[in-house]
Amino acid sequence: MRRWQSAWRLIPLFAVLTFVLTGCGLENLTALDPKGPVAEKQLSVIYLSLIVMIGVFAVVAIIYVYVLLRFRKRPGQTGIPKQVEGNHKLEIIWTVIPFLLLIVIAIPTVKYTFELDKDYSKDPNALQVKVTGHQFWWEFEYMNEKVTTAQDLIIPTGRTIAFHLESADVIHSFWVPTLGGKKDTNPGMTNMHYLKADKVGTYYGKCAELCGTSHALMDFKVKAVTPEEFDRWITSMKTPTAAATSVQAQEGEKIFKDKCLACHAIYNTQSKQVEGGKVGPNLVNYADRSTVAGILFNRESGDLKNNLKKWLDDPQAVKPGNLMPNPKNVPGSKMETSLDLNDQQINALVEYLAGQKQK
Ligand code: HEC
Ligand SMILES: [Cu+2]
Repeated sequence: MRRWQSAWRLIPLFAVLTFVLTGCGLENLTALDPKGPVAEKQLSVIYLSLIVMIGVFAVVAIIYVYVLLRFRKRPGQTGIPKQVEGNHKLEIIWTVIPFLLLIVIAIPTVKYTFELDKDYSKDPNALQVKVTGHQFWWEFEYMNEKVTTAQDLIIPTGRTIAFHLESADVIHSFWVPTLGGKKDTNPGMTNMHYLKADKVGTYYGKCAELCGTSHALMDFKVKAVTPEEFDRWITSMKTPTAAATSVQAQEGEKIFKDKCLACHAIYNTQSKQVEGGKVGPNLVNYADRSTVAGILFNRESGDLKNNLKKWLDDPQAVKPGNLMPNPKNVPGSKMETSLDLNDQQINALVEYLAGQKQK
């Protein structure tokens, strides 16, 4: 009786665990709600295996309970019951049935394993996107369109996207659960992966391979839009941003060229070209992005400036361990390099970056 009581005491613990673990489904990171053909096929294999497993479990459990009850010790019974050993018929049955069940699971699994590993890098109809995992952000380069962005991956619906997965540092893993399974980005090699979105929508992505302090904050968004809207977006990424008009934004532009351009590419309104380094995210049309640093959401107007200020005030407070130098001096910060900017300069940079969009 005692033992039972202590087992019951664990129930609240399991109940709490259930709630905590289901919290992992934050922002629709689920493979159970597929939004594209790859995820649908994968889910169908999950369901098939699940049905077979539940079936086997049910049959075994029923036989087990039946045997327990049917052959239990009756009152007055003495001695051990008749011992049975070896039964050809039974042995064949319990070997052949699991064998057949495994074949049933193997057929779609093997078929999809090859089908979903198809290389679309030479397919003229597929959109070629190079994905580079960085500690702790994602870079997306549209190889034929010559457009680069970060954190927000814009894709057209109904078209196969051929991903060329690479890493700038350690191993990361590219994962958009509602569109399909994950695949690693490995330093020094390119892994091919493909996905497709059926419907317009925003699908959440995450790095799925422990890659450092802010691994859990290495998020990105896939925004599936209509093919027409996608073409418009590509055009907008190639159209020079309007020159800064306010004095504050112009000051920000100067500071940016001086302090930030070595790492971040952006439109140069004079030369009408994208210029700058590739160490940090490309900031062309930055004000159109859905987040700052992939994690601070720009949901309402005004959020962008607040988020930018938060980021530039202390990037380590937002994403611990990230590799951007501190724009301001932050006493006791893990990041030792500082660009020595003051609040007024930060505000000018915020004003400048918040104006990086098509007017
Ligand atoms: C030494 C290179 C370097 C310099 C210099 C630098 N940054 Fe960065 N920056 C980075 C890196 C790396 C990241 C990505 C951090 C992350 O998300 O892990 C980043 C991220 C950002 C982001 C967020 C980008 C996004 O995708 O949302 C902004 C905005 C930004 N930097 C602005 C600036 C500004 C403004 C300056 C100049 C004051 C500057 N950076 C100077 C390397 C740099
Ligand atoms: Cu990562």
